[in-house]
Amino acid sequence: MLDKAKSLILRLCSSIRTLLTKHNACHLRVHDLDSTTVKRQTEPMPSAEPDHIPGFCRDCLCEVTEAARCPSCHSPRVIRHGRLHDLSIAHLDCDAFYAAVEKRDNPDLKDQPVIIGGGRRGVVSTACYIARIHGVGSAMPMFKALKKCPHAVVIRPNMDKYATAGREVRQLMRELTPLVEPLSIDEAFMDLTGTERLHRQSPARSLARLIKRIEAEVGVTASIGLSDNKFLAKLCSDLDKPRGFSVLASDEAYDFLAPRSVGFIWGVGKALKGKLERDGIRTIGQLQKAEKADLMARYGSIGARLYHLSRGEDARTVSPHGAAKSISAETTFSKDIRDLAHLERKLWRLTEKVSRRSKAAGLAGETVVLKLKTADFKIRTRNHKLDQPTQLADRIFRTAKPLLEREADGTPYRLIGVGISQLCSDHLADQGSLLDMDAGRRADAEHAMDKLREKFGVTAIEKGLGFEPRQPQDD
Ligand code: TTP
Ligand code: MG
Ligand code: MG
Repeated sequence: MLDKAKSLILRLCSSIRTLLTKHNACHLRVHDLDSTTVKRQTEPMPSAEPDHIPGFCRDCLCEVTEAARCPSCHSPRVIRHGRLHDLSIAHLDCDAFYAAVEKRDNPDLKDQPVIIGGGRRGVVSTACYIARIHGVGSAMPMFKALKKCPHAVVIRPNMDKYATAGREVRQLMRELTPLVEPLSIDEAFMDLTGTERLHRQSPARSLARLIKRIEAEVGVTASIGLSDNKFLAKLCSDLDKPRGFSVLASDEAYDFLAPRSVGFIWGVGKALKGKLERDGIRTIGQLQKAEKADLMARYGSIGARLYHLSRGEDARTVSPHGAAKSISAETTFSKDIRDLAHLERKLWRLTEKVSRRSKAAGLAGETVVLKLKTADFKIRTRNHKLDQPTQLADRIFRTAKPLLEREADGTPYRLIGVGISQLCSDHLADQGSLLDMDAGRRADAEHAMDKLREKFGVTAIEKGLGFEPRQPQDD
């Protein structure tokens, strides 16, 4: 008798949970009728809304608990969710980032399809949402992209500009919480737990304000995913781009994830997806049904991760220090290069870029990494660990140069890259070395040049190797 009652209660709970999940899922997406975006419109809100679901308007931030439109400013950009005000792990990702910066700087581009990418042999770095309608996407060969969208405006990447905008966005995030973990130039996790008292508003509201500030002060748009763990926050930020704000709580993740492809799981790349599919596992639901021990026996530690992530479980914390792992720059040549002197000139330009970005981010690296790609697409990476971290172009170049000399054996290369890894804060960097008495003098010279560049622009001073005629197809 007792067992029967127990089972009835459990069944009831399960039905209520399913109902609630379905209900909440209606509020995952936010309606955005902004005429400047080309986002697909989502289905209208159901008309008979229960009146207790917390919500607010993302345009005027006023509270909206009943209507699908804001009663105050009539905006349709209303976000509502049962747990809206108690979730605090967020992922923010800027929309079509490089293209957005270019559009910001040239209003004539606003309604045009814009592709950011390299020269004839280059690939698309990103495309704005108008170009995406034509099928253009990141990593697509440029010739293919131009076939799909011949009238697109193509712009060569200006990494310095994007790095500056990325830094500005991160700075605004850090004003909300010190727990900001950058993942790449345009995205970061934020842990807003406990910030409610300080900001006198829930994390969700703080995030909506942050997005408004980013739009007003940096001039680009961004999308937010809000959840109670990193995995769900990250997948959420991608659900409703551009200018999205999606909420998914871990207790509704199980059903939400079940029908999706395993490729939807963060960290499941092409190779792992292929492997899973060969084993007959195509959907996350299939992973959910598998035993943890079986998955671990088959896929090792990744199996355990798949088990938990498929259930929407992720215990990783937002860690501001485990953030950027390296700072690097690379360029693909319009024609393969074998000649050492020519490669060195390319290397110097890239080294300067890496150094500028490191200085701007206040970071230095203990290891210098050289990357080369041969004409037949084989990648060679060579590292050198320094006795103390650096952010100086001079030192990065002097370290990478002998690595390059060893590889410049007549092999034709199509790409060269350089970077620093094992990053740390720059206050420990470039302290001078007993082994290289001249290093301090060169460091002073470089800092003096940086000051002049700050005043007169990056190209005001071209140092030695950096001064080469620009080749239109090269980065
Ligand atoms: P993403 O955030 O992946 O893409 P995005 O911001 O352009 O567009 P979305 O709205 O979908 O987020 O990448 C950030 C920037 O990184 C992007 O603007 C350009 C650069 N990038 C590349 O250079 N190559 C690539 O393959 C990808 C994916 C991005
Ligand atoms: Mg982005
Ligand atoms: Mg991104």
